[in-house]
Amino acid sequence: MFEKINQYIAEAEAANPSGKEDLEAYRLQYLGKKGVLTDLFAVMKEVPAEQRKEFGQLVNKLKNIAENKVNAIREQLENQVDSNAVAIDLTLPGASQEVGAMHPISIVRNEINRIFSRIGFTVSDGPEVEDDWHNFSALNFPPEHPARDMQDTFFINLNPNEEHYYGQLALRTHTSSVQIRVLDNQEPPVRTICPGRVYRNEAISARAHCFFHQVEGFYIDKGVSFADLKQTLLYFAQEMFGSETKIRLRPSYFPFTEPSAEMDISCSLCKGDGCNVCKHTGWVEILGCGMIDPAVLENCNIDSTVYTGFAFGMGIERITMLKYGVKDLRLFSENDLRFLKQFRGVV
Ligand code: 2NL
Repeated sequence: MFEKINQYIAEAEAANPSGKEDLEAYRLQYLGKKGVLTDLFAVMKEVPAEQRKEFGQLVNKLKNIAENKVNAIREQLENQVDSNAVAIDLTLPGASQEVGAMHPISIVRNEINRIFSRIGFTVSDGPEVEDDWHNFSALNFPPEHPARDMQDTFFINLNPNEEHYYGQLALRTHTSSVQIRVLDNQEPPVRTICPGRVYRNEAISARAHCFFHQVEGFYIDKGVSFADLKQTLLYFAQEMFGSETKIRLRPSYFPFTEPSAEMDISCSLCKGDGCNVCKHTGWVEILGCGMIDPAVLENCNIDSTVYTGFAFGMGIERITMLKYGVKDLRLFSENDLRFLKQFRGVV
């Protein structure tokens, strides 16, 4: 009997319950209603009187050991929870999520779309790989015309034995090709702008790249005049660069317009006083335009004796450089976050 209690005492002392569940199991084993101590107290009556005192002392010893251990470990566990709580500092800032920015070319393209949408222009889209007809021939560039050399691009040579490039597919050199496609499907009156990426075979520098972005626009209806062109472009310039902006038109040449002009705006940086951007002239060129050549209208099965139209084209990079003072075209396609992050706040 005594041997058994001493064994219990040794076990109770040696046990080292870790964690809440272990501790509860230990408590039930010794102190629970159906535990060792309940049994021992029950047999106490049957112990012979001369041994009962010693027996009682040993049972008490076991009870104290079990109780003390349960209390000590419980306290230890509670303190541990506290120390964990201290390790989590709820006042620390959370892990931050990087906020992106719109690309400056997208910002300006969207702004151009909004400005022309307000005066009834729709926005049209088309393929970047074009056939000769939509990129050149329909626009009055006959085969072997020198104007094709100025728009040298990347050709997809379908027939390597063929010496001439015309008749083959190419990366579009302007988005006029989209306007020709609009006219394939729609009768005048038409008023649309075509934003998109275009390609030229050029050496890359601060001012030229082998791809850039363009917005072209046109309006074809009965009685559209050069005055309509001028007023539309004045409205655009003032919405884009501020209501004080002035415009001037200089005669120019494009194969697909007659007459043709280049448009300057009064320098938005120096307000016409003269600076590096306007090369001290007070004016900067922003786009080309003109009345659509009757030959182009006829190519699209539009009766040029009934309808007239104006058209214009601008480089989005150029507008963006002027609006945000960007000095090098290459910054737009190098993905340098130091540059792109500067447009975070612009909508
Ligand atoms: C420039 C000049 C221009 C056009 C584009 C056009 C389109 C059709 C018919 C006639 Cl479908 N013209 N587009 C007209 C004049 C100038 O772009 O400097 N672009 C960057």
